[in-house]
Amino acid sequence: MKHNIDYGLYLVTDRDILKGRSFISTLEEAIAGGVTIVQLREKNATSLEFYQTAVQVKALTSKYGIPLMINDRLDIALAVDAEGLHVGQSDLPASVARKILGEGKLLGVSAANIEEALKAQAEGADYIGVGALFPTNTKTDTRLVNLAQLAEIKKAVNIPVVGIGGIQENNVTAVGETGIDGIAVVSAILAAGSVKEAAMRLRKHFM
Ligand code: TZP
Ligand code: MG
Repeated sequence: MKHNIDYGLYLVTDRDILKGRSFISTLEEAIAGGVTIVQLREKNATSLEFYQTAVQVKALTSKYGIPLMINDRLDIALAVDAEGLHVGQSDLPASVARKILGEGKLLGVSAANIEEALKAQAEGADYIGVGALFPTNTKTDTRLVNLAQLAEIKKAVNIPVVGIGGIQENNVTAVGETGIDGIAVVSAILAAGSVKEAAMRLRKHFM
């Protein structure tokens, strides 16, 4: 599972923007629209809630044969046998996560400059998440990385690069022109009127 991962349309979850819609059926719609990889990101959940949600999402992603990444929580990634873990710069160091995960799991690392990206790569990251590319209400405590900087980071590393932060239909073409491997989105899919159609339109940019 670890090789030939398609990072083209990477969905990061946020249950707070669902406005009462069912989480699992919304994810299922997104996958039907072409999401290639899912990251379960839970910022306000207890460990039990996070674990139980991860069990449900793992059943769904396994049904559709796409990888599940867990944000931040190595214990939960291992507990549900997710395909991998995504860590930020304030989370467990990538080198430590890699050591515990072993080589069979995916490790993603957030980076906002070339130095962080090269360090993540050296410590065993399988891909880098770079952002925020545009201001976003989904995560307000984030640094901004412009598209020129994104393209420089892409050139500096030899692992896949996924852009994140404020990516919408009106800027996705410019993001694609940087040559990166995929886009990670929350609201462009989960807050859309038709989740499936939004995913289908974004997916066309990263096939
Ligand atoms: N990390 C950097 S920006 C961001 C995360 C998790 C949020 C992206 O959400 P959206 O709604 O796609 O802008
Ligand atoms: Mg984190």
